[in-house]
Amino acid sequence: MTVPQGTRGPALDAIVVGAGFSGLYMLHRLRGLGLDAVVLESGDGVGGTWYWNRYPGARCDSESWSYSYSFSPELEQEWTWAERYPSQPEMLRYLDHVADRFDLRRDIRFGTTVTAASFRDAHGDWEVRTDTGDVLTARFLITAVGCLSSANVPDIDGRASFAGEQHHTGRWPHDGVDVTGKRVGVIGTGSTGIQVIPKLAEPASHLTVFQRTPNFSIPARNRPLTEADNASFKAHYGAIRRLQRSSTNGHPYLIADRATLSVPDEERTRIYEDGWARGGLQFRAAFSDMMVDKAANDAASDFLRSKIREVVTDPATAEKLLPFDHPFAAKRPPIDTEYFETYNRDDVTLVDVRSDPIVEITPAGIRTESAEHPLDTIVFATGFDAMTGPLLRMGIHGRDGLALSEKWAAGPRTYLGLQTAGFPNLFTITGPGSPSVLANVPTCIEQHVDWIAEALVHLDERGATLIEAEPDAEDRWVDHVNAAADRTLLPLAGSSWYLGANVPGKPRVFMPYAGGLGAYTRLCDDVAARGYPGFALS
Ligand code: N01
Repeated sequence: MTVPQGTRGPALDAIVVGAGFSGLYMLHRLRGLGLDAVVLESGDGVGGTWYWNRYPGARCDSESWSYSYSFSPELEQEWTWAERYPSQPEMLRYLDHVADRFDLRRDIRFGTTVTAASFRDAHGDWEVRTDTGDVLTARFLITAVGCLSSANVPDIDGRASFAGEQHHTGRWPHDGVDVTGKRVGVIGTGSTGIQVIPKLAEPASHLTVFQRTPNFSIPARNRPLTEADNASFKAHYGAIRRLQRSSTNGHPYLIADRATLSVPDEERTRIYEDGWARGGLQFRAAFSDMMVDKAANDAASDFLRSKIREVVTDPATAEKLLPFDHPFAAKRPPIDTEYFETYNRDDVTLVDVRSDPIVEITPAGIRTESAEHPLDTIVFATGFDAMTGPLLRMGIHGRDGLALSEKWAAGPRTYLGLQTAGFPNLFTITGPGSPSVLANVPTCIEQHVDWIAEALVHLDERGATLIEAEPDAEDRWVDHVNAAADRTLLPLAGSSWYLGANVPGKPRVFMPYAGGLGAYTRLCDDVAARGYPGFALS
């Protein structure tokens, strides 16, 4: 159905917020249940992350055939992937195709941002307000807003005074940014910075990189896929998906069953070299203990630092690029194409802003303590207010008017990352407390969407109208999420966005669930099979 614009619409079964990977599949499942659902989307098109992140070099870090939907065998068979890692345009084409193929657009309201969402105790439903003046009501509110959609632009003195162009990578203009012959500054060396830096260095007359924390990175080794590659994925999707769903990280490979220091030095180096030559995130899977044992991680980190020294010709620049403040992969590890090589160009300068902090942005550029860097364009590759940011900016209020921002003032609290107590019938796809960003995201999304759809069926069969996380179950889950993180090296990365450390004033809480996707899925399935203990159904 089409809800009229700018008015109070008729009561719906569900409102889904966001038309990226999550929202599209959620809408498809809700329709399959015969429910009346509308998707609200800020952008003018589908795609979420792949709609907004149009910066040069934007490309998925997961392999195309695994970073895709599994719910439709027909879709799997008809779509042919062009490259090992899909570029942003290819991802957007894929999601546009999905929206058309499943006729999803007619229930998506584009250019519509949620400004408030309140649970109405008396009605047992959600009232949602938008920036277009619409007021919608629905039994269920399902957030499909992504974990990395709320851009983080640092509040640097003088930013508004800058005379040139400035852009955050996550809000890149659709018609591109011409930096040909320009002096460009990039702030940030996370996954995004590492992708965009080599691409901007080519056309710019000079590129200055402002680095706060040096990062590890593995070569991506992207390549075009052949017909034979695609035929092979299509023939084996069943097995690929089974492996993804049962694995720790949602990727179609298993973590090797061997401890780092149990292998002789020479053999270990050969294994690292193989991983480096193969490229990609799979490097992390070379040994069983890389993410849980500091000595094991040190060995991998030493190898990766030796590669930086090997690639970067100027020893002083190489030294500045060496990460020592966090274990490898305790921050989400980037993969790259010619990232470290870019620092061998004469027209690229690296500024270490830990030793030479940014003081202000001036009309002419960026001033650090020791120098003025004249610039025509500033690119903020400064990341996101991850996981909680997109949820908190929606103005969500639960029972008795409790604001989500108040409930989560000391950090997010959920049960299974799917619900938070006091907010009945609110589901958070890839919410904090679920594996989400620690695994291949579409695999996590499908698991969440399927679980939610089955919960709605169960609710109906029980003759219940409300489902809500119980406070005790939530407390136990929060403890479990913390314990799972503490069994790994992940909390050791002090500046990680997993901990909220990249956003000033954000509570330092490890947000995703580090217990692994396979184990998490079994837990969720078990909860469903046992009649949803930990959730109050009424
Ligand atoms: O953001 P980030 P991102 N002054 O937060 C720096 C996914 N992703 O957009 O580390 C100076 O990782 C900040 O420094 P520090 C992926 O999950 C996926 O790069 O906080 N510097 C850091 O270097 C990824 O992890 C893909 O000290 C400042 C950088 O900005 C996530 O998105 C591609 C600063 C931000 O790095 C986020 O990646 C891209 C300041 N005031 C992203 N504030 C693919 O799959 C921040 N920084 C392809």
